[in-house]
Formats: sequence, structure tokens, C-alpha cells
Amino acid sequence: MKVGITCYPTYGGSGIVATELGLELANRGHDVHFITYANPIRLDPDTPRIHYHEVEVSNYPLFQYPPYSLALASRMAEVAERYHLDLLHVHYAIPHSISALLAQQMVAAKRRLPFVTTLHGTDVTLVGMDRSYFPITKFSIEKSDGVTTISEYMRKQTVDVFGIAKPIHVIHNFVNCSLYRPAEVRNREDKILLHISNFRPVKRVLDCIRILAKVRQTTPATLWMVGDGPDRGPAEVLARDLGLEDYVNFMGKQDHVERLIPKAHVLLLPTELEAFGLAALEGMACGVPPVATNAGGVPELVTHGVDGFLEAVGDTSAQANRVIELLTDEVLHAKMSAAARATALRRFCSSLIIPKYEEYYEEVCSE
Ligand code: GMT
Repeated sequence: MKVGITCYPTYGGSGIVATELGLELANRGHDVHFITYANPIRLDPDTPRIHYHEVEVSNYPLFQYPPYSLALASRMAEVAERYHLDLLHVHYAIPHSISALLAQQMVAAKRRLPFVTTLHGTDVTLVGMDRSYFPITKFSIEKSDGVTTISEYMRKQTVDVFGIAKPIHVIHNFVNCSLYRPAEVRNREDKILLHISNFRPVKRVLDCIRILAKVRQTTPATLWMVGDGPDRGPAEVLARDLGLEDYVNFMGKQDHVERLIPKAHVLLLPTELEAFGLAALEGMACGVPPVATNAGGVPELVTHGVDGFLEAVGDTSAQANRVIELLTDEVLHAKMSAAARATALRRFCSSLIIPKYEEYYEEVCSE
């Protein structure tokens, strides 16, 4: 098939999923056209059958807000016509679904251009609920030819928040289990805790520092903080205030997390709300058990006490105790690490999930 993909090409989870999906589809023989304002991170443009079309937003003194959604719609329509796209697949509803709807109408005289919207999280749970975006988000979901969510939790949220009556298809997030895999040997002496996110308030990154402080009262450990965002500064200040600056490494944005993750012993995900929790899945595929919160869609991925631990949001003592258990009991760690990898292999490998998207595309195109 010839598929146009639009996403936020930055470090957010939705952009990562969209990019990995495009790469996997291209590896399976499809032609994939990314239509975005920048080259998506993790996208190797040398990959055969991957094409990149930049959306350029020209500015004009009259515009206080350059109309990106319109520039995107024009580019979508142009690429769809020029490359005979079978469908558009947009990730994160706002504003991508509305641009896709406009593009669809622009080419309607010449071709049918269905579009699929994948809802990832805050496009429904936060931004979509904002009064200024609610009606248009609901409208764009209703007008999509196909709608998928990345967890059952997100499907329910979408129905509850927007009262959507049309079928919503759940296709869980996925991981490439050949790329994300356990280290052959993990350092047994220096215990490493790892957190990966966009450091937004919803991620509760300060809890990672509090957890480390509690763990270090009895058990030596270092914390690697990967990513960047608004709460990085406050987390750095807290680490300094708690005398932990030598034990926390703020690594910033990293392009190859698959090389870092296998070195860690435990993955921390103290999030307030998570539609899925891609970082936890990437950790599990690498045999790194997550200590996460019982929030949103995370329990669809992590089974408490089997392939990771789930504790209440904000209960950093309980989360720290779970980390200590994993760092001090090698048998428990080995068992959970193997179970985490097994879960990733059995339920979330790209080889299992990508065919679900292919089937869904076929269904939407044949309607
Ligand atoms: O809001 C964010 O944290 C970013 C957001 C995104 O769309 O970029 O992430 C969401 O999508 C990820 C990939 O599907 C999910 O793994 C995350 O759980 C989800 N984030 C939230 O629900 C907060």
C-alpha cells in the first residue's frame, strides 16, 4: 500500500510510535510517506520505501499564529495526488485529523482518500477536553474513516469523553523485539535505575528523585534520567537539594535508547496518567522490569508481581520498596526480567502488531 503518515516528529510517544510504524511498514514492502514539519526522530531516511515531505509554514506579518493546519492539509493533498496514496494515517488528533479531513475533501473529485486517526493519550485525556478544542476534536474523530487507540483504556476514555458511537479499534503499541533486547551481560555491581520521558508534569519526574533518595537509604544505586522537558530543571534542583547530584545523571534526549535500556536494572514510570507507557514496554523487551504506577493503560501491559510492579500514583515509598526488592533479590530480578521479556515477545512484538494495522488499512480502504 501507499500510506501517508503524519505525526509530531519530536520526542513524544505518539511520534515515536508513528515513526516505528512507518519503518516497519516499509520493511514489509509498503511505500510510506511521512508528511511532517520536521524529519521524525528515529527515522532513517535511507530506508528503502521511506519518503519524507516537509510541511513548510510560511509566515506573514498579518498572522499572529501561522496556520500550520492549513499548510499541512495542502501538503497532504499534494502528496496524496502525486504519489497516489491509498490512505492517510494521522497520529494525535489535534490538528492532524482536521488537516486530513480537508485534504480528503480537496482531492475528492479525483480520488477517494480515507484517513485513519490514532488517538494516543493527551489528545483525548487533556488537550481534547479543553473547551477550545473539544468540539473540533470530537468532530474530527467522528469524521475519520477509521479510529484506533493504543489501549483499551484509551478506547473507553474516548467513548466517555466524546460520546463517540462509531467503532474504535484497539491496536496496542508495539516494540521491535530484535532491536530492543536484553544485554548479554548486565553489570551486577552498579545498580542503575532508568527513567525515560518528555519530562512533562504528567510524568511526575520529581518522584524519580524521591524514589532514589529512599532507595539509597539502604541500597546503592544511580539514576539515569533520559529526555528533556519542563520538569527537568525542577528535578535537577530537587536532586541537588537532597544531596543526590552525584547519583543522578541527566542525559538529555537520546536517539538510541535501545543501547541504554539494557544496561539498567529497573525502569521507573511514576506517571500520573499514561494511556499506554511505551517506555515501560521498551524496558520490558530489554528484560528491565518496570516499577510503575497503576495508572490508565499501564495495567494492560504490566502484570503486577509478574513482569513488573504497579503502585499507587504518588506513593514513592511503595515504589522505592519495590525497587529495593528488585535490586537486592537477584532471583526475583532474574525471574521478573525473563517474564518482562516474555510478555513483550508474546503480546507486543512489532511482528504481531503491524499486521493488525495492515488488516485495518485494508478494511478502511475497502469500505
Ligand atoms: O502526552 C504525552 O506524554 C505524549 C503522548 C504523545 O502522544 O506523544 O504520549 C502518549 O502516547 C504514547 C505512545 O502511544 C503512550 O505510550 C503514552 O502513554 C501517551 N501519554 C499519555 O497518555 C500521557
